[in-house]
Amino acid sequence: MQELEKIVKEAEQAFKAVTTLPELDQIKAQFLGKQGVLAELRKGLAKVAPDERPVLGAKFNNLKSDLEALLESRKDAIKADGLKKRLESEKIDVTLPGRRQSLGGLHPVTRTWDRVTDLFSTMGFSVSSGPEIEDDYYNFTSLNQPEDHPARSMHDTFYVEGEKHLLRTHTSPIQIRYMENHEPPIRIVAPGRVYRVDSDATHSPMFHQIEGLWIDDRATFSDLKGTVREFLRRFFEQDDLEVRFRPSYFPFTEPSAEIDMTFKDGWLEIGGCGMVHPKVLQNVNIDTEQYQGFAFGMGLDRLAMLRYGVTDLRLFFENDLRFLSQFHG
Ligand code: 2U9
Repeated sequence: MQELEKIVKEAEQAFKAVTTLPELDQIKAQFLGKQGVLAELRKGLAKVAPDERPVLGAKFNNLKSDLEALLESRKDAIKADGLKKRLESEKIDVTLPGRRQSLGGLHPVTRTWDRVTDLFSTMGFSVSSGPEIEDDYYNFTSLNQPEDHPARSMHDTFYVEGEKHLLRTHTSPIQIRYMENHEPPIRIVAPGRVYRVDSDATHSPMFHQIEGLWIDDRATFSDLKGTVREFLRRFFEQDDLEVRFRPSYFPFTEPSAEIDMTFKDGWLEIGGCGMVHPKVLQNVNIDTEQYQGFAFGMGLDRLAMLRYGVTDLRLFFENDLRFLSQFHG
């Protein structure tokens, strides 16, 4: 009798001690299994005197159903506990705001490129482009750049496969190619990537230029001055911006000038320009008795730096999102 109560207590404790269903199954086998405590007890039952058997048998059956009930309730408790833990660990905060898809944006130099070409379009210029890998003729010879011109040197120019091909050092070959295929009047801008062996805070081996070309029967230096001044006033949204033309030299223009604009308390160089050299026009079979015109060039990266107040050119080409994302919107 006492033994039965002891078994119930032991079982109760053993059931309580486990926290998972597989563990509980093990304990179940220990008490209710074929070789378990109860099975042993039943063997003993066969040995007791026949008149005691019904009473002991009933007690045994009660014990068995008690243990089974205990087991079931423990199983339910373990299951409920597992569900509770899962609900807690998988809890989501439905009041959190959703995660936004991060939006890309245009690079500041691309935005400047678009703005500049848009402005020139409204002034009657078409936009033209050309290959970044050029040959000596289009990049130098056609532009009246003599064989011994310093710009041709290995130090300034990236050559591709020997010296037959090169990365264009300016966008001027675009205008040569355009003039080969179009009759005057010609009014185009040529934006593009250009390459020079040069690298510091204000020079990148790859940078962007925009050049303009206007050829007709009477395009003069004063048309050049008006065109450049009007563009710069519109680009910087400053009606009183002044422009100064300072004599200079380029092989492809004559006369040539540097373009300065008012900036803070002084003058800032922003590009170069000139009347297209007759040699250059003759190279593309334009009759210099009938036609003349002007050309100008500016750095797009430089225009972008001034417009956005960026002081180090290299920031444009490092692809750091902390920098680039400031220009979105
Ligand atoms: C043809 C004929 C003439 C384009 C010109 C400049 C002067 C010039 C620089 C400004 C800053 C390049 O980006 S920069 O480093 N450009 O000074 N460019 S005249 O003259 C041409 C172009 C094409 C057929």
